[in-house]
Order: sequence, then structure tokens, then C-alpha cells
Amino acid sequence: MNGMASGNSNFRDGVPNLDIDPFDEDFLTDPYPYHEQMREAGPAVWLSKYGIWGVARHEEGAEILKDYKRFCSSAGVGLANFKSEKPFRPPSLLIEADPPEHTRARNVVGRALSQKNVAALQEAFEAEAELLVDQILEKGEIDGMKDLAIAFPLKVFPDAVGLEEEGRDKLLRYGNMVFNVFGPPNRLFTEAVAEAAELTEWITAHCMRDALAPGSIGQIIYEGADTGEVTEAEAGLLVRSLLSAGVDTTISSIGNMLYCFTENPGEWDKLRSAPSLTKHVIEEVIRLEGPVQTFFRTSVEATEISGVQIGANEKLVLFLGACNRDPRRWDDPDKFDIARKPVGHLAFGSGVHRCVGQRIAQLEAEVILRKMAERIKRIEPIGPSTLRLNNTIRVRESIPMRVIAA
Ligand code: Z7Z
Repeated sequence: MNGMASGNSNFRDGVPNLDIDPFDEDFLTDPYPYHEQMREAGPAVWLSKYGIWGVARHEEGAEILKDYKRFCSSAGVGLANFKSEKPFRPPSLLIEADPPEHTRARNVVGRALSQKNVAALQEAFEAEAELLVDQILEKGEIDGMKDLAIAFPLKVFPDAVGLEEEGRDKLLRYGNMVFNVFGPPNRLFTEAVAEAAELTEWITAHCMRDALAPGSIGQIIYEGADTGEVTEAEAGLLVRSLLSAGVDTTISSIGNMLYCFTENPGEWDKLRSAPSLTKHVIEEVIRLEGPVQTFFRTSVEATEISGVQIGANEKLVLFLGACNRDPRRWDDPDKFDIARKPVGHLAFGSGVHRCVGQRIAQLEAEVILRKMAERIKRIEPIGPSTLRLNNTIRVRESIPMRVIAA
């Protein structure tokens, strides 16, 4: 049980001490009242259940993300501290590393996902979006998750990386595992790691050079092995990074976008009359209903955040979804407002680890949203949507909805 919203936190050395469990099912289902409680309690709060710091305000969240020297990633970006606990898979060269090792890997991936390489994917993305919109209009009544939010990224993204068609459902299970394992060993975690052996073997085999289509982004990553910037084995891990980070996140954000519009039909009408807002809309969706709710850092040495003393080698959990609704930073933060330009939101992170796949993720969402707004006059819920609980990602299981042609 969470110690909820009564605000009766006690204090540890003058710092708010809360018995909230940010990974229990009650919290994951509706995090927002808990976010508010933590945000209002202080710039950093002690979460006694796990013996870690929680940060729910925008200013401090951004400060921590930007300062990789004080707050490192190499001790893991989940609850487990890699200095004392064995990671469940070989650590990511990207997110579970600090400069300078991180920089070397990041450069290789950054080149593969450059503006130019991503722009070259647009035509294929548009063709697939057209096909899917035809299909959903024919059906009329759909599940927004299965028929769009999963169908679209699960086709176009692995195609871009160069993965074969066979067995792509395993990517969903792999992503689900990666993001659950950032949390504590609760039910979600335990069920996910039960699949680790099978999925790790599958993903490792499918990230090998010979498994990837010619001309694909996966092959471009391997060019980093040809130049000697990374080893052949490291290139495989970087392809694994794409497949780990690029599937669940985009599925979640496209689903959350459909959710926001089914709940706010007036905003759909506004978008249809002002399609130039499309890019901002996507940023507003992920500000409000962020795919990535939490991310951890570890203090390298004793330090301080807005007057709160942090010891050395302590874990901090950053509540990105709470930072992105901090009333200190945003007007009317809980409102979905497509005219808002939410510059400075933390849904893609910030600093040296800022999402390297941001452009491809944005392109996926833009292409599907543009196509929908062109051809669909109205989208409306035809039943309650449900969540698929995950220790990190906020994602819907199902969004029953009707689409009406323009
Ligand atoms: O490199 C990786 O395997 C990797 C896994 C997860 C990279 C990034 C992420 C990730 C992306 C984690 C977004 C949290 C949020």
C-alpha cells in the first residue's frame, strides 16, 4: 500500500521521507497524485522503501540529467546498482556508460541515425501509414493499440534497422523486459526476467552483421566496426540498443497520442484545421503522457541538490513524467493543449544521453498523425482504454475507438 496524498511525510535529517512505492501497481496505474505529493514535498525526497532519492521537479530533474560528472549512468539507470549487483544482461554501451566510453559509442549510433539517414526513411514510413489508415477506415471500429500504435512502429522501425520479418513479436517481449528490469524485483520484473535467456539469445543472434539487411541502419552501425571505432561485438550491442530503446517507446507515444485525442476531441478538430501544429503536438503528448516515466542516476560523490545533501554512490530516481507537469515550469500543466510549444520537456532526456533516436521517433509519430488528420474527421472512444503496466514505460494495452472518414 502506498502512503498516499495525506501529505503526512516525516523527515529524515530535515528532508521529506515518504513511504510511497513508485513501482507498485496503484502508483503505476495513476501516478499523477503521487507525483504532486513528491513535487510539493521538496526538491529531492527520500523514498524509504528503496533507500533512494526521488526527484519530481523540473528544475532539479534537468540539472541532474545535464550533469553526468556528478550523476553517472555507469552504475546503471535502473534501481540496481551495477557497482554491487550484476546486471541481467551485458550493460548497454550507450545508456549504461559515461563519457568518454559513452561518447565513442554515441558517435557511431548518432551517425547511423543522422538527420539525412532518417529523412531517407520518410517515403517508406508514409507508404505504410497510408496502408494502415486505409485498413482502419475500412474497419471503422478498431483497437488503437493493436491496429495502429503497435502495427506501425513494429513494421517500419525493424524494417529500417534491417531485421527480418520473422519473430518480431519477440521485440515486444524484449522491450517489455528491458524496461521492467529498470525497476525493483516486483511481479513485473520477475515475470519479465523469466524470459531473459530465450530473448537475449534471440536478440543477440539477430543483431549480428549477417542477419541485417543490406543498406539498413543496422549495417551503417557496423561501418563503425569497419573504421575501428568499435569492435564487431560492440557494433552488435549497439544494434541491440536500437532494438531495445526504439520499440516500446514509440509504441507507447503513438498510443498515448491516440489516447490524448480520444479524450480531447476538440483538440482533434483544432489539429485538422492547423496541420502545421503536428510537430508540436507530438512534443505535447510526450510532455503530458510520457512514454518514459522514470530514469535513474547514481551520485558519484557526496553532493547537493537545491540544498538537499546527497551522499556518495546513492541512487536517484528522476520522475520525468512529474517534471513535465511541474507547475513551476508549465502553465496549466495537466491540460492537453496542442497549441502549446513545450520546449524544455524532459521526455527525451537531456544532456549527453539525450535520446539519440529522437528524430526517427518523431518522424514515426509525425507521419502517422499527419496521415490520420488528413483522412479522419473524428476519432472517439467506444469503451474504456486499459493500461499495460510496466516499471518504466507508460503504455496502453488497448484503446477501443471509432474512426470516421473525412
Ligand atoms: O542501449 C540500450 O540497450 C538502451 C535501452 C534502453 C538504450 C536506451 C534505453 C532507454 C530508452 C531507456 C528510453 C529508457 C528510456
